[in-house]
Amino acid sequence: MGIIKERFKGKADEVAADIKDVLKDHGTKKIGEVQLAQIYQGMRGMTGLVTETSLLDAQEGIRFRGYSIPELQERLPKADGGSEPLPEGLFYLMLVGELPTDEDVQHVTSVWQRRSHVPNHVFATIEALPVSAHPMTQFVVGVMALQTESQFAKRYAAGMNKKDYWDAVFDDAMDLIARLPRIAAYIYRRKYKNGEHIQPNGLLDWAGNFAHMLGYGDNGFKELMRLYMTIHADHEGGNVSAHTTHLVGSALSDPYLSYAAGMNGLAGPLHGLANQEVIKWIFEMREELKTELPSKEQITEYVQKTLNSGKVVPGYGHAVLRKTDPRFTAQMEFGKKHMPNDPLVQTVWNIYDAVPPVLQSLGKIKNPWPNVDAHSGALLVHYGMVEYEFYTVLFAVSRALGVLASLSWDRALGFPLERPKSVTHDAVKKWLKGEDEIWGE
Ligand code: CMX
Repeated sequence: MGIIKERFKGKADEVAADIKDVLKDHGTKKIGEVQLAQIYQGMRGMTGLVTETSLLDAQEGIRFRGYSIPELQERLPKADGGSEPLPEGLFYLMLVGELPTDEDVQHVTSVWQRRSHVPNHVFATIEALPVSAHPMTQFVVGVMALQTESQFAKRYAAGMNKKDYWDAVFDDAMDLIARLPRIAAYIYRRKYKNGEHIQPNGLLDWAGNFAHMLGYGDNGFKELMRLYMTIHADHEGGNVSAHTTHLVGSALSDPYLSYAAGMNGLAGPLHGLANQEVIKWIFEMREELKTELPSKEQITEYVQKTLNSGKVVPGYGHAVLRKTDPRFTAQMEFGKKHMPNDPLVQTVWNIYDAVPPVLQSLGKIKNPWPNVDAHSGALLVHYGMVEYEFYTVLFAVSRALGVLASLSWDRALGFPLERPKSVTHDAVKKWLKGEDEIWGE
């Protein structure tokens, strides 16, 4: 067994034993009440999942195993000469629950380098799609083609003991994470760079090599990818991509099937696709106003127009957060350090000043502050990546770290099939009248 697998299993066994004790002593304890509005309105605030890898606080934002983003930027190992955390370190932290050493991170890097081979049929499957297909469609199709490699599926078919599920899921998770940058870069080069592909550089770290295969050799872009891959990785368990991966995995669908399902959710405009929507919205605003740097007054007017046409302002609002997303702030700091005079980046900052008061004035939006997607595109455009339809694929590659670490935990803890109860509106009305004896009291 590899060292990470061993450490993960050791930790998971301790937690599994503890869960057994906790449930034995406290399993019938109530953890809040469910209100009727919650079952109609997206289960907001309803605690219904255990996810080990990270925890989201509405005021403070995300913490990965207790560490905030600035703390991770300080404490996780970096590439030589770099100052952003290596995502390998975050993956180790989410999986093992402890900060990694430099050697631990080098180990993860080398395991992923070794496992990164993508079989030819995956590229052939992607090539079967029209080049005009959305990059997220091509990406999920690529992941599905790669499912032929699933250890979990093979071992399950051969009669695997349920005690070994975690082991096969862990192996699939490592293989999948190792291979995703190659698939993503292939799609980028296919769609936007005349199919001129770039071979992996086996000496680079996971995110650095991804930047290289995309065709961006600049050190600044590599640093951006390390930060980007770290901050987009996980946002506790209830968001659409994480929850879907967990849900589908609970049917013992293998990690390829589960992750692909989750990424179909990430491709929705209220979730990960918002990152492309933000840049598209800013480009359209600049086009309409015929300026590279619209004033705050112009932005305010444009926001009103967006709202009046029945559309959301992309990059703003959140189902849980009630303050500026620290993932936005981390990107803003990156912008201040590397490109303070870039007009597009400055526009993102002006939008940050202009939008919240407008959203607040509507009186119905619970969080008028920016989320992670409000900033990411402007940094990418700075380095020349203007093809915004590709942005959600970057998010998807990063999100694999969190959802696949979580899926490994799900199987190691022996979590069962997820199957909440649903009701019909008619049943609710009968219950309210005290007529329904089957559901309710
Ligand atoms: N622009 C306009 N209206 C917004 C809004 C925004 N940015 N954010 C919320 N609202 C509206 C909602 O559509 C809802 O309107 P109705 O009552 O007419 O249906 C109302 O305000 C209340 O919504 P809420 O409780 O504040 O927000 P939700 O939890 O329902 O939704 C989210 C959260 C993210 C879907 C929503 O804020 C939104 O659509 N934002 C824009 C899209 C976006 O940036 N998504 C990315 C989120 C981060 C990520 O997952 O990547």
